[in-house]
Amino acid sequence: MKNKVLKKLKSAEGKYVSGEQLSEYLGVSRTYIWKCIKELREEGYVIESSPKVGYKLTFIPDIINSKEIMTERESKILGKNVIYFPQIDSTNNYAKKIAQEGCEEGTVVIADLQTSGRGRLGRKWSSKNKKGILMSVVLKPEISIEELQIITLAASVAVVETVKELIGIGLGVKWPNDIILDGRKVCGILTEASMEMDKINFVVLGIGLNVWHEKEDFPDELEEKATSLSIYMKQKSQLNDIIIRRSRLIIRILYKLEELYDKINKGDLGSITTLWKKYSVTLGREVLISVKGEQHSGIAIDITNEGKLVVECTDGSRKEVLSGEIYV
Ligand code: BT5
Repeated sequence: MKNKVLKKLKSAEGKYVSGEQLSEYLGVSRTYIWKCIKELREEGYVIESSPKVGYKLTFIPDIINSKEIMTERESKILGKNVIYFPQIDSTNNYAKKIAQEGCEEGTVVIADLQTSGRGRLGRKWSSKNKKGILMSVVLKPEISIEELQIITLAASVAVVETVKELIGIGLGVKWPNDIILDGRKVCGILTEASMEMDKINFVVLGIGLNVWHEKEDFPDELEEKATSLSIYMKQKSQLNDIIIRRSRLIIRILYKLEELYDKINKGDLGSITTLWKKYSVTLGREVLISVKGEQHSGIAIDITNEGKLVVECTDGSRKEVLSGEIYV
């Protein structure tokens, strides 16, 4: 009911809605409406009330509401089920657990804080309460294990295009799984697969995007390396002009991801790599790669359809790297 009250206030677009109108429309008493308003205020919504004219919504806090994502989603499968936690060890851990128990494809796990957020190779992902997007999506792609990297690339493209569309900021993608803003990392992607024999059983795609972080929200070692959308927008004095809603970002990321995911399942990996290349900050740059423990320097010249990085090494050889680190 509270959500219905909110929906009605939102649709009034800043105008007053009378208590009588609300109670008639929703078929409940005016006292009950008052109770809903009180609860919404406790969640951070600012609702002005005037005895004669009613209620007016003047500020929407950036809270993540799983119901809102499910009902307003624009994707068909992704986000049909959304499970939200105020706090969890890692959304990827939880998504893996429910995937093992047979949850539906497209189930999304979201949290406002992670106590053991993970990056690749045992590294940590740092988070601050309510400041970022921490989400994991359960997928069952029809691809081979060698093609797994394409999921990370598709997620990167979905994030970049959503941020451009909703906020107008151009992000860059750094192979294999980083998204860069102003030379710093703003988003990381962690794709984990469960395999049975040689087949992919399911994939958990984890996305961590820094949205509202201030500089001091990052641990010391990340101060120079990490950034958030709001840090950047404040520098550009644009924050007040654009309203950022994490739920909205999530809805659009899922929509774009589903479009690309459908392509992947039809065997069209080429259009994902083509898009990724458009946003790449890696190609054409000098890189230092590590292959089987040996380091090689060269120029990153391309990525293959499965998402391998092609490097023209200084010794004249051409190497394809499936995963690992690049040191630019
Ligand atoms: C990643 O790993 O970048 C993958 C991050 C995936 C996080 C999401 S959040 C939802 C889901 N649940 C999880 O538990 N994880 C996923 P990697 O390429 O290994 O980079 C990790 C490195 O990024 C760290 O060693 C730090 O240097 C840096 N880092 C950590 N937290 C960061 C942050 N909030 N912003 C920018 N950089 C960060």
